[in-house]
Parts: sequence; structure tokens; C-alpha cells
Amino acid sequence: MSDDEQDEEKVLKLVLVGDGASGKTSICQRFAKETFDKAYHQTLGLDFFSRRLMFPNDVQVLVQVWDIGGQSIAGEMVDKYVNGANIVILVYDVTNGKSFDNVQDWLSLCRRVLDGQPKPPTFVLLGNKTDLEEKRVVSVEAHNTFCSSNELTPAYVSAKSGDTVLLVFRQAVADELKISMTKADVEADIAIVQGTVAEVVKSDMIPPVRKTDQSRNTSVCTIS
Ligand SMILES: Nc1nc2c(ncn2[C@@H]2O[C@H](COP(=O)(O)OP(=O)(O)O)[C@@H](O)[C@H]2O)c(=O)[nH]1
Ligand SMILES: [Mg+2]
Repeated sequence: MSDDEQDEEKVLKLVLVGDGASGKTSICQRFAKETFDKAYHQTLGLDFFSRRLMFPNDVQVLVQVWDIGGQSIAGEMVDKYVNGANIVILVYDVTNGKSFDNVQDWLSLCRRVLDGQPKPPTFVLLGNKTDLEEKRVVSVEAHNTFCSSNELTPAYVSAKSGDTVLLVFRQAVADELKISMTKADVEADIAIVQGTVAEVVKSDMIPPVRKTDQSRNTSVCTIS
């Protein structure tokens, strides 16, 4: 393998879909910036976040996260947004039964768009707002049954508390790339090299595939 090939880092496209107000933008912000914004701003257009994750054996993955914004399921841009995704996270709000019911439609749309892609994507069902346990209306049983009938990885987060957001993203990336990790590896919130947030205009839907910039690797920050 040439030096050039070794330096080329893996880039994955991850999309979040689900009803408005289920918490997609908040989850993205947690993942990319470790922040949470209480006010609800309906996302317009499409936001694009990226973060580099480190895995055992020096495997580096640049995760490009696409936040769908206010697109409805019938929106004309939705197919383009989902196209080419390696990981699909289906988000619903555990306190909102309708957002869970609508996951079925989001899943059908994603399967239709991604069917025929050379490598099938990894699908995760993500119940958000677990901090509001007392208001939960979607049972864990319903969540798990839906996952097993549709071959989805079950997961929960609270974007508000930040609880498990990074862990869920790391696990989805590891599953997609078939990286085997010990429990300690999964839980190691390591190597936050960079998190960037940028607006992508509609005509520029394909983000650039980046090569590793060696100068940036010197800024690896390990949190233990
Ligand atoms: N309590 C709680 N509120 C949340 C959580 N995630 C998002 N929210 C709130 O839910 C609303 C919608 O969130 P947003 O991320 O904009 O949803 P989106 O429309 O799916 O992108 C906002 O008021 C958020 O502050 C969470 O985990 N817990
Ligand atoms: Mg949003």
C-alpha cells in the first residue's frame, strides 16, 4: 500500500431522518459540538456536520452528518438527501407516539432510495428524549419489536443530557465498517480531532471527500 493510500481516511455519510421536533438537529449538535440548544429552531434547508472518529488500529473515520431540516417526507429534496447514505438513523421522540408511527414511512422511503446501493446501509432506530421518562408513551417493547421485524439496530439517547449520543454514533460506524471493538473501545469517547459545522446550499449536495491532513493530526485531543 502506498503512503498515499494509507493516508486516505474513510468517509461515511450518515443521515438523520424522522419527524420535525423529534430532536435531529439537537442530536447532530451534540455529536458535532457537544452542545444543546433549548429553543426550537426549525431547520431550513440542510445542515451539514462532520466529526472525525478514531478507532482501534489507527482507523480514522470522517463522519459526515446530514441534518434534513424541515423537509417533509414528501419533500422534493428528500431522495437526494438520503441518496448514498452509509448509515441511516431513524429518529423519533419517545414522548410522541405519532413520531414513532411515522418511522415506518421514513424507513420505507430510505429503503426505496437506497435499494440497489452496492453495500446495504446500516439502519439504527433511535428513540430520543429519554430524559423525559415520565412522559414516555412509546414502550421499549414496541421499539424492540419494530427493530427486530425490520433489521434495525435499537438505540436510545437524550440529546438534552448528551447521554450516549457519541456512543451510538461510534457503534453505528463500527457496525458499518465491521470494526470489532471491545466494550472499552466502544465506550472510549476518544480523539476528538475536529468538529465542524457548515451550511450546504442545495446545489452543492455532494460534500468533498477529504484526505487526511497530517498537520491536523498533531491536534489530536484524547479525553480519558
Ligand atoms: N427534553 C428534551 N428535549 C429535547 C431533546 N432533544 C431535542 N429536544 C427539544 O426538542 C425540540 C426539537 O428539537 P430539534 O433538534 O430542533 O428537532 P428536529 O426538528 O428533529 O431537528 C427543541 O425544543 C429541543 O430543545 C431531548 O433529548 N430532551
Ligand atoms: Mg432540525
